[in-house]
Amino acid sequence: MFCYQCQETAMNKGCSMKVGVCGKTEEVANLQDLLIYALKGISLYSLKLREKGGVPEEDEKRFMFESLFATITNANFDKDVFVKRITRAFEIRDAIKARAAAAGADLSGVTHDCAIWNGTPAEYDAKAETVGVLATENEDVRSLRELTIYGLKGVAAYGSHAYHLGYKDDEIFAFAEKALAATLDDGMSADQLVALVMETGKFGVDVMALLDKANTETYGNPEITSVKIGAGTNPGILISGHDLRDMEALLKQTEGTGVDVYTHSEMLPANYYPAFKKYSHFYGNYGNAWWKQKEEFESFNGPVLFTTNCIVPPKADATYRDRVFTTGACGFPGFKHIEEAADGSKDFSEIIELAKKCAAPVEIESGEIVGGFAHNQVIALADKVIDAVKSGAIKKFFVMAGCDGRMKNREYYTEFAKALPNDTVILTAGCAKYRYNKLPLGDIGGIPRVLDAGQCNDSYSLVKIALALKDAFGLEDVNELPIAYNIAWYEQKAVIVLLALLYLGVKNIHLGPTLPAFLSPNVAKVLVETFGIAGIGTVEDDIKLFMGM
Ligand code: FS2
Ligand code: SF4
Repeated sequence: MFCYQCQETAMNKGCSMKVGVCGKTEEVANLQDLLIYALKGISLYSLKLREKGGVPEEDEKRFMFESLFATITNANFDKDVFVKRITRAFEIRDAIKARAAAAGADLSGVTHDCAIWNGTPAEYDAKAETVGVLATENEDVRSLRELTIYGLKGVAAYGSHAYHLGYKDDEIFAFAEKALAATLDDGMSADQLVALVMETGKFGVDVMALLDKANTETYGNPEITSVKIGAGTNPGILISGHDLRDMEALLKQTEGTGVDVYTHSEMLPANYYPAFKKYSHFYGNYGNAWWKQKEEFESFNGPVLFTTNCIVPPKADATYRDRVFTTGACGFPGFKHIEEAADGSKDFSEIIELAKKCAAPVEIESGEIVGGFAHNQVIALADKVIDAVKSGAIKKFFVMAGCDGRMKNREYYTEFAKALPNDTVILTAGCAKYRYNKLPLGDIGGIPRVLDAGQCNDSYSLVKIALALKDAFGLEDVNELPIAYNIAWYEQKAVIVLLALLYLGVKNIHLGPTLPAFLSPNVAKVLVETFGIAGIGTVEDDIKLFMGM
């Protein structure tokens, strides 16, 4: 096994032992590599089919995206799922190959092993060991190929959520196929690979825009909301992850049952949507970012539903093991998986029945937090914000979007938020917010000093807000705005958010708590020289640097 796709990778070099830092076993890590390899094989034939005017079937495109999604950090730990997906991938590959041939495509040039290998499940483990990340020997080529693939995983995750709501764009699927195939091409120069990375960023913007449209057209625009963080007296179900369609289904199915619904981690922003706020049994948010689940699922007492990552393997003596459910692309051996029915619906009745037998959650904190500052809401407040900037009441905005994580060095973000001068405002999205969203940072003339736009994909909102401010101030370049970027990353959705920002021309992004291990020294140098990317330093030095002191 060799995996270096996330921020917590061993020694900031790569997980290469029997189990990764995230708890992913060697077997699962290798099978994930083989699945990606099979998807590349599908892509080679899809491109040929497209040359002849054909397109993959809807279920084939969805399979591609959900397979990429399943390999994201902390999404799916279930070996059986990957074995089944690999088998299905080879079937799809061969079906598309047959359709491309029938359409008259010349397939004589498609000779790569991933397009022809046809092993049985008994041979997957051995094969998987030969097709991993290290199969690309040149470290710079490997770095750029993996940067592209990690970005694609993010695109696929967001694309899957949009798809669940009926929103799709074939150009995004076609790009994913092109990019996966390109990662096999030994003839590509470094410049061409850098261009591929940038193009991935473009599709990152497109897919986040698509998901924003899907979420807001279906559930309304997020609005300023006070979210309760305590606990009620009814039994509850805790829902985590990012999928709003699952959120809606759970709220509908729990209505009138005496069971309350609480969000965890990245599902917190569901509280900001008009379509969800109307449910009186939607209690609020319980707990913090993903990595605190081992304690928080114990005290919650009721069932937990994961709609996506981030899952943490439970301790051997965890009492909640039997009350955790997964759905969609995520999974964990021993957790019950809720499948989608043929008509697209999901039946959560087993979770609801279990909840009725559980005790109410133990309150671990109390009070309320405020969020819902996605683009529509902030743009509605634009006059107030612009006046505050013009009058000097707001000196600077800090985009502190991204992920949270377990490592001690992430305390930096709490300390940084505390140390920021009182005339600054934090714009956040993603689970990074839990490092500072409960601090008493106050407001500036009624504008809270932490504006939460939503989930990590709602970083798109932050971009829209920045572009609106640029226009309002009559500026040419988004980099002329009083906005600094101090972003925390953990998994591959943060990679696509970063690539999207780079594609939009945002410069001088600080990325922490460590720079990705998958950036080779030469690739890191390109990012530093072209985009001014930097790591983080001490809180004191960084505040001085950002504030120009
Ligand atoms: Fe946080 Fe985990 Fe949002 Fe990431 S809950 S690190 O999945 O995608 O962010
Ligand atoms: Fe290691 Fe991260 Fe890969 Fe898990 S996802 S094996 S922690 S690099």
